[in-house]
Amino acid sequence: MAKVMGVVNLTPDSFSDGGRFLAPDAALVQARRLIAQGADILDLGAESTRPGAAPVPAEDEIARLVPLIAEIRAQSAVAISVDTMKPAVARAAVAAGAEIWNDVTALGFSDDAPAVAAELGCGVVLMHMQGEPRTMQADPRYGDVVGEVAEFLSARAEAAMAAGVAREKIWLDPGVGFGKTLAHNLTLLAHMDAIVALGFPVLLGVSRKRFIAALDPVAEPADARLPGSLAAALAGVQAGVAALRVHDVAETVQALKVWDAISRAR
Ligand code: HH2
Repeated sequence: MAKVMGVVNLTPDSFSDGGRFLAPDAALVQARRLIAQGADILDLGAESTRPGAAPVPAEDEIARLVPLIAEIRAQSAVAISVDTMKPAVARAAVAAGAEIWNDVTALGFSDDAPAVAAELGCGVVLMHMQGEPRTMQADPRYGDVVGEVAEFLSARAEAAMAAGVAREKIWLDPGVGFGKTLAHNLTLLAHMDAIVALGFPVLLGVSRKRFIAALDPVAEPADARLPGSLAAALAGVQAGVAALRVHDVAETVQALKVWDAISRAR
């Protein structure tokens, strides 16, 4: 069965649940809830990547993340991933007990990022994004979105391995919604097998994303996008993705159990 990565945002402005889990206690309660619901991995983020979101200094990210990571680690063996672009934040998070660096810039934020990932020895999620969060949705363009995303991810995996990251530590993510129109997102989702064919485990993040509201205008606000999130997630699972990054863990686990049981009955 695909693994479920539950999102815990420690940001004041995340598009889907911003501000709700800002106080460390509230984030810990949310983390515990997602573990109880069956999350295999918790993805903790202290800087929003939403278009137009304010950048957060590394010290602030670290100050938000480290106490929470330490607390979760003390209470549970759940895998912990840190959603950050900054090597300094990944370093502090791994020291506190995180084992995965989820990087929406695919180790491209600074020149030392691949070497830091190698040194930390943690899992690394390399995600595709066209442009940068502030402007990425302004006018995204591709000649061949699937080919270009696949080529980028292969090149970043090669760069990571050249810097010393072990092959088995690498995950790829097509970055749904990151510098992509509705048509780009749908083409990618329809051809996810081409990303899976690159030979690394694939993480897919479609949960509560805006493309769902573009298809169904009643899917507002973001927490009204669960049905669309599940439909897109299962399309990914059918293509062979290894993990789903989601806000609604219990619901996703149930969908995966049913999907998995049907697959095994074939
Ligand atoms: N999506 C978001 C953030 N991080 N990481 C990966 N690997 N893949 C994704 O698709 C992905 C990601 C955006 O979602 P969310 O965390 O809810 O919002 P925000 O970026 O505003 O914190």
